[in-house]
Amino acid sequence: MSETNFIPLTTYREYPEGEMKERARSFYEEVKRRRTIREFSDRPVPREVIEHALLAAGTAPNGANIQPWHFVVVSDAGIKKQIREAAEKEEHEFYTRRATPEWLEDLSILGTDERKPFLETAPYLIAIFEQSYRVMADGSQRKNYYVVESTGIATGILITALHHAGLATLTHTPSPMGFLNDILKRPKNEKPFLLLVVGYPAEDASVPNISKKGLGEIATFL
Ligand code: IYR
Repeated sequence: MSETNFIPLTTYREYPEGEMKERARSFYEEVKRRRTIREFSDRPVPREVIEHALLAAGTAPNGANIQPWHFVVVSDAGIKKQIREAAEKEEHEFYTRRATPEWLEDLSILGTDERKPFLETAPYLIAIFEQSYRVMADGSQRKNYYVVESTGIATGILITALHHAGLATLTHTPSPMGFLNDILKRPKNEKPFLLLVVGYPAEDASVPNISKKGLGEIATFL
């Protein structure tokens, strides 16, 4: 049994109200520049940037501080090729059979299709796994808590950290993605959550002309 152990909160920082408002405004300005891209440059990215972004992701609030996630960082060309081939196979099924006509209609604004060359072009793929349960020292299994919420929050911080550092990402979700366990040799208690493609945009990258909902549409103040 572990016991509670409290220490004083020393890291919290309060800002004067004017500064707080300015920080909130400028953070919004910064994150609203983020765009998901699908055309990546093959320019190498410093590994240190990926490492710090992952450390940032690892600070996410999560169920019982079990930190039920694992990040596999792939830069090896051979592994990227295997991932591309497996993903394109699933995506072919998706675009030709699995997706409903409604789904394909909703997707048409993004111009996506089954070809995923960025899985080989981009310098890094980060496969994010959620750990549904833990294997205890005696071999028994213990369930983890709020695994999807926790991994989702960590992924959001990861994407924001990479954007903050000046890199672009694509949240790619080939479905199903069980092939990631095989290729990356991850254990049974880990389920692929998503595949994050990371790098610089290609020189001529373009993005869909889409916009985000306004405050009145996404929030209600009572
Ligand atoms: N996973 C497919 C399809 C896809 C689905 C949604 I919802 C998107 O927002 C984007 C793509 C693909 O990656 O092409």
